Amino acid sequence: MSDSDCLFCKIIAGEIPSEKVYEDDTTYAFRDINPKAKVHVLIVPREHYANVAELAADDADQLAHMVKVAQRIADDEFHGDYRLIFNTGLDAGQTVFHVHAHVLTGEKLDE
Ligand code: IU
Repeated sequence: MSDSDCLFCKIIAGEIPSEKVYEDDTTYAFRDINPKAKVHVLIVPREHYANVAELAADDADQLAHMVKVAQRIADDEFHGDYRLIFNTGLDAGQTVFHVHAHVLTGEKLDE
């Protein structure tokens, strides 16, 4: 299921361009347009969920798969260390309401 008003659904569908890092049947990953680290990738499920809590409640396997994809990206682009962030809700800084994992890696990160 996708949402016609959702920016990330449009990116997943290829209607808006993105720099792909990884994809499979369920999952897509692309570079953030405003990177907060040397490597900043967003991992999204192809299916539309508003946030990580909704995803966890409905499809925990998909959430676990996204963590594996994060590890793979960090292995490919750095030596395996990474920060994984799910902003959840407006007051936490979520601006796009299609669940996405921020993967920050590629350098030693500030604490
Ligand atoms: P947030 O957790 O919802 O704040 O993260 C949204 C991210 O999506 C943010 O880091 C943006 O830079 C990023 N982004 C993007 O990569 N491409 C876009 O077209 C838009 C936002 I709009």
